Amino acid sequence: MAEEAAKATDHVETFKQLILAKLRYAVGKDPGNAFDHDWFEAVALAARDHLVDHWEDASLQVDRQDQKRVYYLSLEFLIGRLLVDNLSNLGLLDTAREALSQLGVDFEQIRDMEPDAALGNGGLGRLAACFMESMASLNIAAHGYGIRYEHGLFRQVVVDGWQQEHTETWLDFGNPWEFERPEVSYRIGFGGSVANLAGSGEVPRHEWLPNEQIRAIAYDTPVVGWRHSSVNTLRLWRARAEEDLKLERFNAGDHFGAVADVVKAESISRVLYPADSTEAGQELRLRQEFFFVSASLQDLIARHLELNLDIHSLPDRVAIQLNDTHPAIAVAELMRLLVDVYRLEWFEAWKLTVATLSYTNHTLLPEALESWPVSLMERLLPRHMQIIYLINAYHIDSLRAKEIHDFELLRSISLIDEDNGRRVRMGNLAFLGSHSINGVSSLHTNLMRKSVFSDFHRLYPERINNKTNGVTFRRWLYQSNPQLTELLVGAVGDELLDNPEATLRKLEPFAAKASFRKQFAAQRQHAKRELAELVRERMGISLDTQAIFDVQVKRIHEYKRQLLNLLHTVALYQAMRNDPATDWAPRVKIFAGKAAASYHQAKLIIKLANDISRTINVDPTLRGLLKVVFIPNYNVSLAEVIIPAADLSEQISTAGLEASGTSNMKFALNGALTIGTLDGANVEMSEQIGRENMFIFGMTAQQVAARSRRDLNMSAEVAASERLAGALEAIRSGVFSPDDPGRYVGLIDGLLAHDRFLVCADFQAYWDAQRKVDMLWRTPDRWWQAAVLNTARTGWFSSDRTIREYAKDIWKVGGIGD
Ligand code: CBF
Repeated sequence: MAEEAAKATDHVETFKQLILAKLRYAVGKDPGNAFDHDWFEAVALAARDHLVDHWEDASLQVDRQDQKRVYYLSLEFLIGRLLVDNLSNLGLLDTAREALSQLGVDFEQIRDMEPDAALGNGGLGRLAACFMESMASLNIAAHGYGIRYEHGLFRQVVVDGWQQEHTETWLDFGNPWEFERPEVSYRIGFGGSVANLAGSGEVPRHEWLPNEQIRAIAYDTPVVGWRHSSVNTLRLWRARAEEDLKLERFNAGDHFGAVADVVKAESISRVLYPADSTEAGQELRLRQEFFFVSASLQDLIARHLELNLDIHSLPDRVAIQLNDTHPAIAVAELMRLLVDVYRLEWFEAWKLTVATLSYTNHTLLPEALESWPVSLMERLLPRHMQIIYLINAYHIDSLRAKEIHDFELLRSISLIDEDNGRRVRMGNLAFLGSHSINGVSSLHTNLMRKSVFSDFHRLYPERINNKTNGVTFRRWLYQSNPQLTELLVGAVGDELLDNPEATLRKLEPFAAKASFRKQFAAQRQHAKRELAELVRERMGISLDTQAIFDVQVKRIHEYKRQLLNLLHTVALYQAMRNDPATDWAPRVKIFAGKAAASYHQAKLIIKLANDISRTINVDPTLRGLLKVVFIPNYNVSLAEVIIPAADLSEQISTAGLEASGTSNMKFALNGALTIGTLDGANVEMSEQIGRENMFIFGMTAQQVAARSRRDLNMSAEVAASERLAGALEAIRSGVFSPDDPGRYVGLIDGLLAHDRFLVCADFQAYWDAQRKVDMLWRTPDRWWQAAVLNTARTGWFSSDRTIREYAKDIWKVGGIGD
């Protein structure tokens, strides 16, 4: 024991000296004049030294063992902050805390100095970040590839209830985690023409002659696994012009013209999700996709060849996962590289391409399935367009050879959509060019088989498979909720930290123990107080921490039905006012989330939430029983504070439309009870956790489809529910918008006439489920029993489980040392 204590003291002292050295020699400050940000940087750089040592070891080991490598291509990585993540996975969190405290610096304060790396929008990007961490933890040799956006997802500012988008500036103070690799750089072409060259024998050869070239420069961030099991690389590309300045033009006085190419080239990695409501915006988005795909494929092929491996062995050593259709152009680019550059014969190249690529689909929403105008592709990527036509033609030929002539089927699986002004269907391209296509929850995968890819599924029944999403417990429990983690470890032992999937189940018997439930509830109180403090500081609103914290935080989208939650809020408000004698359970309704800049309806929903909040929070007749807050600028760091504090998790999308959801898993892991529809992974959660420990309500995906086929007019539903009618009328008539009484007329009338997401149709079931919530809250023993069981039974939703399934079924890879 004494020896261990001495070692720990040694570690603290060494780390302290390292921090001081970084502060002095890398940051250029000394403790007397250092600001919080300087301390953050010094600690991050000290941690980075440790990362680098392990990084080096891991890459040597991968090379030595000739491991197959996984490449995860994603336009988004929603990383958030890395300091605690890295220190914790390195096993240095306590050491760093103690070292800083000895230096008189508050760790919590400097941790808040780190900006969120918001290089993603929502679920898909955060999933990519969880996967990177899980792959490192499982010793899988993996690289993430994406774009190093200078500006991540916009900073949301709410002014008078309206969302405003402000530029996000995460790189203002530099990024201590990354390494610029100017020597790792590739040329990326656009436009131009295709030369037909005489090939050997009868086979013609082609060469793409782009008329524009830019450079992709690599920036590497190490990704460390739990207990520094392994360290992988996230390689993000920055766009640079070939030449920084056209000196001649500059000297001729054309100072702007001299840097025009630079501006154009660099705009590619300037912002995440340029608005695509204009043609220029669409083109930029396609440029971004091709830019990072081409750089990544060139890079991974170069690595493959550097290892003296033959290009023919690509699928044996390389697995490329396409995260959604955003990188789907990889199918054509890989074919171009194999055929035009490495001179493989077409069918051989096709075999290698399909065997190497796999694709994850994350949505069935038709508007989110990407397609590009043929004219744009022809102009920007002429060789790729030829390749796409060829893939299509050979595919259709192969079907005809099998006597498949069904015109409708051939039309639906075609890579070209002839109906909407000729567009390239990226989902179809990704499907055809991949050996595996996976959905992200069991329901979603089944719906994929029946809807978007039904015809492909008939032709290739072995390709579609399911990989239900997961989340990394390291970040979403150990780091974001250390108090609860300590309680759980105290109950079931340290093994929880290394093997939560199996160990969490051991908590089940604790649900029956009153003393444990009490401690569990006390942890929640602690987290609720922290959130209440944040809301008070940021918004000046005080919250009753004894109330149910009822939380819906996610992107604002009509299918996610924040509107249903708001209608319930209004109906509850009216009921509380009309019936003060009822013993209402006190509630705090918490909303947060960003709306896409051009999504007007979603922005109006944000305004409505704020209008409702403004009216309800000051109504004295409620005696504080109901409060509503919309917390601005939802991001990963905010989620880490909100999720541990939630009593009730709102997962109320229209069944069949949320592919999986991942916040549903994070909330349940932290012991919140879910109120939700049978949508996405809620279905599997209800199987694992037990329906009796959740509040499942509403139409199933099948019922939704049937109801939508009938019509979307909701007059009957509204006529049948006085409560719903009352809530709609209050919003419509301007009760919450006295400054502009007509503000919500269009929103409500639209809902009544064409309720695409069946908000009204599910209202009564939702209201009833919410009353069950109240009832359970009134019996704390039962509430906390269910809460403990939620945590105990969420082990299956670890992203380690998901990644193991990808590794075994799709990538066919093991971990280092396996
Ligand atoms: O699979 C990860 C997540 O992806 C989305 O966010 C997406 O962008 N398509 C889905 O909406 C989520 O359901 C899903 O969990």
